[in-house]
Order: sequence, then structure tokens, then C-alpha cells
Amino acid sequence: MREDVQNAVNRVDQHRLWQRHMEMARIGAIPGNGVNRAAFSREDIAARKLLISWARARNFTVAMDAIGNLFIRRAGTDPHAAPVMTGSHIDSQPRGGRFDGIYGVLAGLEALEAIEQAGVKTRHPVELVAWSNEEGGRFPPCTMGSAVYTGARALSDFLEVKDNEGIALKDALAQTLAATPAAEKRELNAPAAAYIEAHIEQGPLLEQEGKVIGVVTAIQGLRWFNVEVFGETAHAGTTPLGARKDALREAIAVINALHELTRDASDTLRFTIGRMLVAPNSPNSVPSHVMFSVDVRHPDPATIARVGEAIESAVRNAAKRCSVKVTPTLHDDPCAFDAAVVDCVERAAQALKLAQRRMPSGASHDAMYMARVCPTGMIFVPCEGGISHNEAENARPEDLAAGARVLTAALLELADR
Ligand code: HGY
Ligand code: MN
Ligand code: MN
Repeated sequence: MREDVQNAVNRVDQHRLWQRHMEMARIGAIPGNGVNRAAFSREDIAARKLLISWARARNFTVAMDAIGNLFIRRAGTDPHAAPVMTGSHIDSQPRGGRFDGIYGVLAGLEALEAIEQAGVKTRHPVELVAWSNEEGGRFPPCTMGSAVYTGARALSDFLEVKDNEGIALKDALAQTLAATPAAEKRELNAPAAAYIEAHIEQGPLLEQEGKVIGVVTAIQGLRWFNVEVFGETAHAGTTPLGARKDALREAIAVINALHELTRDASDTLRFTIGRMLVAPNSPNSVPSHVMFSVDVRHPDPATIARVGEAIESAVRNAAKRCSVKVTPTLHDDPCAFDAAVVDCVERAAQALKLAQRRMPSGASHDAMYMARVCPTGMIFVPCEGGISHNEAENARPEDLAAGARVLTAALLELADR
């Protein structure tokens, strides 16, 4: 490893990295060591301000685009060179953990600081991005900020999306943009030379195999839908069952049909109904409207296409008395990462003598979209028992630091090309 790269890698500070995770975990803290930091919430804004304060302390420049993606840049020697980027997300699931997303943001900041402290000059700027609304828990779909940044989706597609309290994304976004300390304006679709995202694995493989680094090769495909069932509300005491258009009863039949459609003896296909709204949501009124989410995933392009295309007809065939509406909200084919970036990550892990393995990602990440616009890769580190999207999510300080060292070395290699 080049001496200046080794010098930067040696500057990665495990204690500083861990302390910053603990400080971030106090923002939106919930019982059981978890966090609830919904996109464009008060907690999201507080975490953004804290991140910016650390960036400003190093004189890194701060920029933000129209959907609130936050960019923290360390200048390169060539002002015209597109940035080599790293990043992940600040927002969390409602019962999220202290590492999902925020690890990639803090590992990226750690890499920038280590490079700065080592005084390494790079041709390309090195830039950290905190993507807006990666989780999609409050405002579906997920990976929204990177989808808009890369031009895969238009911001206007999402402005009217409402959360469970009926707040529109455009209003929550406006508050977040207004509350974020003066940041330079960044255009959407700005060029990127390369992107590497560090993330906890959110699965058990690395821990089971005693490996520290996952050299991520791909992300499986995913489709999201909103399914609505329209019935008629009526009196629970006086309306015969035979005369009802009970939206919840029909939704249950639809959901059973979808479980049949997605049955997979190999247990490779992932099918989740995680969100359901029932109206009028009263014990003694027959439900007139049900909306529920569908999240289906698979690594094989043909399988995810086949199942994704079959969702709507399965819903329509299962509904007998009520009308239905199926709205696709996310359509991401499986993505394979750039071979040169995957090799670069693997070489960095080998040079640091870290036990590592190549592996695909079951979870989706903003790297899914960045892979469409620039050479992209990811670095995984283990998390305890593979648990994630759960307060019990946990990781070890030494593993987080190891991932940040691999990230530092890989970014420096790419920033000099
Ligand atoms: O849903 C996902 O895969 C990611 O954790 N947002
Ligand atoms: Mn994540
Ligand atoms: Mn997540």
C-alpha cells in the first residue's frame, strides 16, 4: 500500500467513529437502544445539523440539492474533476438501529477526516453524501433521494406523497431545506466519478463465517406496490354479512392470494406486507377502505419480473365484492456493481489483511441508483446476529473502523485515477 494511503488509513480513529455513532444515536433515541429518525422529521434535521457541524470543523464544503441530499466535499487538485463519492443515509426505520445508514455516513466522514489529517492530495474531490429518505418508511418509496439525484425519478413524482398523519412530503421537505444551515445549492444529476457505500450487512453471513469485510457484488431486485380495496362502510350490528362490501375481509383474501403467488420452496423470494391503513378504523363500522404495502424481492431478474408482473392480476382475481387499485411505487431490477470497483474494495481489504468475502446484498441501498450513473461498489461490515430494522441492531467498534479503513484506501485509489 502506498505510504501516503497507509498514512491516511492509520488516521482512521475507531474511538472518534464510535463516539459519533453514539452521539447520533441520541437523536431520535427509542427504548431498547434503537432510533426513530424519519425522513424530513425534526430528528432528521437535528442529525443533519450535527453532521454539518463536524464537516464545518474540518472546513469541508457543504451543499444540498432540491430533495435535501447533503454533500460534504474535500477539494481535489483538479477543480473540474467529478467527485469520487461515498455515503449512505441518516434516516431510519420507525424501530431502527444505531448503525443502518448512519454507519456509511460516519465512515465516509471518517475517511474524509483521515485523508485531511494525513494531508493526502487527490486529483478528484472526495465527497460524502447523506441521501434523503433512503428508508421510505414515512414517505414511500425507499431510496428516494438517490433516485431523484440520479434522474431515475422526478422530484415531482413524490411531492404529494403523504405520511400516516396526512403530511405531504413537499411540506416536510420545505421545512428540512429551510432548517439546514446555509449550504451551497447542488444541481440534480451532478456528475460523479465513482461511488462506494459502506453499510452494515443486515444479515448473518459475515459474522457466521468470522469475516470482517463484505465485498459487495450486487443488490437483488425489488418491486413495491400500494394495494387499495374499496368497500362500503356500514353498521356492524345491523348489516348482514351477505350484504356487506367489507374492504378488510376482502383485503385478507387478497393477501392470502399474494402469499400463494410468492410461495418459494427455496425461501429465496422475499415478500413483505409491512404497512396497512384501515378506514374508518372503528370497531363497529364495516371497513370501507384498506391500503396496504407490498414489498417483493429476488436476485434473479426473470423471477422478480415474473412475480412483479403477476401482482395486479392476483389482486384482481382475489377480490370478489370490492373494487381494487394496484399502484406500483418502486421498480428496481437487480444491479451488479462495477468489476473494477469491486476489485478495488477487495484489494484494499486484502492489503489490510482483513478476512473478507464477496457477497450480494439482500437489502437495497442508494448504491442501487448510483450504479446506474457511475462505477459503484459497497463495503459490508458484520452486525450482531444479522439483526437490522430492529432496535437490537448492533455492531462492534473494531469492525466499523475496519470498514472505514478499507473505504479510505479504496477512495484514495479511485480519487487519483
Ligand atoms: O428496504 C431496504 O432494503 C433498505 O433497508 N431501505
Ligand atoms: Mn440502510
Ligand atoms: Mn434500512
